[in-house]
Amino acid sequence: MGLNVTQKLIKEHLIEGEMTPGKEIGLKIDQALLQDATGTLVQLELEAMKLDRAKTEVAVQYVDHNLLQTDFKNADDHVFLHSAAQRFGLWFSRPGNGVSHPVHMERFGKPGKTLVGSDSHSCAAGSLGMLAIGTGGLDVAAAIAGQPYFVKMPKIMGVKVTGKLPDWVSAKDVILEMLRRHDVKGGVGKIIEYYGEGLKHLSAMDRHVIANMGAELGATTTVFPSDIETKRFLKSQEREDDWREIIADDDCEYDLHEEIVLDELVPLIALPTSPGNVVPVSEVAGKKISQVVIGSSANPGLRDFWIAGAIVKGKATDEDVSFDINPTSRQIIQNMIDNKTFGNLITAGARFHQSGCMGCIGMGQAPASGTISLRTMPRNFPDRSGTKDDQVHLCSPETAAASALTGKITDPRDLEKLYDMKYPKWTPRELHIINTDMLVAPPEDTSKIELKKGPNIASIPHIQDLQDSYSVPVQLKMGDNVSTDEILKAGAEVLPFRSNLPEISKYSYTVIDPTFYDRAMKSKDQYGGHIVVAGGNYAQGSSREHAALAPKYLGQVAVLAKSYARIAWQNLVNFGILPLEFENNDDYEKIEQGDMIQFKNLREDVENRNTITVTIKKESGNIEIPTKHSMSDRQIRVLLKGGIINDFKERLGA
Ligand code: MIC
Repeated sequence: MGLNVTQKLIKEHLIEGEMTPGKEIGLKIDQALLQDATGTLVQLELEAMKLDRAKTEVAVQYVDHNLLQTDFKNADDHVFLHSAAQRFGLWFSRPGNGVSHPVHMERFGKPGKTLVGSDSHSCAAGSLGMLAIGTGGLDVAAAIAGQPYFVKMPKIMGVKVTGKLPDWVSAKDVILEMLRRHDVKGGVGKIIEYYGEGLKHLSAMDRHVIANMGAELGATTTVFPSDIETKRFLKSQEREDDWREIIADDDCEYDLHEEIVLDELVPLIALPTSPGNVVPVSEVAGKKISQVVIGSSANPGLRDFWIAGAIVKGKATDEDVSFDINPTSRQIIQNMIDNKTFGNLITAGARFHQSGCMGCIGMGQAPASGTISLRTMPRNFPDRSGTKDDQVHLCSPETAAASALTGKITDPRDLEKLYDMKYPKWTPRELHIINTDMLVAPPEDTSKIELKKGPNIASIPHIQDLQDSYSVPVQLKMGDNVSTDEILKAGAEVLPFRSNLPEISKYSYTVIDPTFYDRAMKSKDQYGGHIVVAGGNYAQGSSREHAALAPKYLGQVAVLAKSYARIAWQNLVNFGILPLEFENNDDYEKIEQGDMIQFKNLREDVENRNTITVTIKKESGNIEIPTKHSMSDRQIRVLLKGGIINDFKERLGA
């Protein structure tokens, strides 16, 4: 039997395990990507691991998330990251150079290679025929230090793509359609591989849009073949030599099947407050809006800005709409100037921002209270934008630009009648302006470089290993699909503390319960820690390991959930928090916030995969509920030692 593209990529990099879905595999990693908001911690982890020099073929530190400099903190982080990149042998993409995912695709992405990135949207590089996985920083640090990347072998879902997109419908609508069908949990434990004749109509950047938001489906990653379109893209980036063909064998098989007929798609929109809340734009058309934001890694290509510019060209956007442009890279800005897109947008009232993630991580451009903001970004979790009662909707650049003109949510197909407009036709250009000046190469000799740590940068404290018995409270009980944003907020207030664990831990779970920190600190003193209880898909969303490390700092011993999002589950283990699952999901009802629970023989039960009994102490008498874990032998070893850093130091004698 032949192989699909995913199997080919895995086979070429498989170091440990077999390709049996659900079993842990270890992969050789060729490339690593860090962004600043997670990267400060990764660099501190590299320091804690006493790394000499990066062992991957390519490792790049980008600065795209924390760009606002309202005081010294983010600026200090940038200086630290620059010094750390030089010290550990990484490339450094200077602040303002652009968003990690598109810049990486343009400059470093290579068909056939593996990549791990400390950002959930690192899967975007799957657009080039790479196996690119977003994951927690410690896993990226370990890969940079030459360790394999471990992940449960996912099932492979083959998505057959046929036909051609209709006018006014674009790549964002393809991934929104996948989210409409499968929601934010539908991709968990899966790799989504697109194939079929319809792909010839999707450019490499269109594929980037689709692969990027595979993260929103919860997928391990998304994979596209490396075909003639990939070659065209690399040629346009003057990197044709990096191309190699990787396509599925005719007789390959997939574990799961899905089909998308491009001609049948319509403009779609994700309603607040989940990217999985998708409906046709026509269903919500007519609602007044206050903001439109175009850009981010989920619509990064020149075409995405060009189409917005072509739609608003020669017209003024509605006076009640803030029309924000979030360019993805310096290179894109230069090309926008060159092809007149910049002028078209500015003339129509656009506000241009520096290239970076901006509103996507809540770093500026918060919308007005209680109003609708349309964004081409990947996330609309509650409160992420910075405005408490925000109503962020996610859509294509076509829908966003059409709505900016009318001041209301508008199906872009209606522009034909409203403005007598034909769908502007994009001709992919072979030659783009290439700008690599803002990428700083690592020096030959890194050993003499000093890390520059400002006063806000705190080294990672020692993490205590798992004890044998506990008597601790249930500090919080949560429902399904709790996002990492709810565990540890995104946004301008919190991001400057990403390199300062004691400070950032004060924000743990504040979106759900502002009293959490004080209560957790008390429990830490009184009982030595706490646990939390959750429904399904716990900690979906971002890769930020602060959502595990900060609760750990506050004494979190275990999470007991119905199920976990992949990255979060890995992060918990990496930082020594026990990820327990109910043996019977109905027992979720028996445990309440405030209950005291007891564990006995914990280390032995974890090690031997015994049923782990949670004794709930109720006034009416104790209740015992059976729980389990699904960690691999390697993860059990890591957890019992208190996480990867301790394990790494011990094994390598670092
Ligand atoms: C996101 O889109 O959620 C982020 C912000 O890019 C995160 C990373 C972070 O929290 O720093 C992600 O996707 O991993």
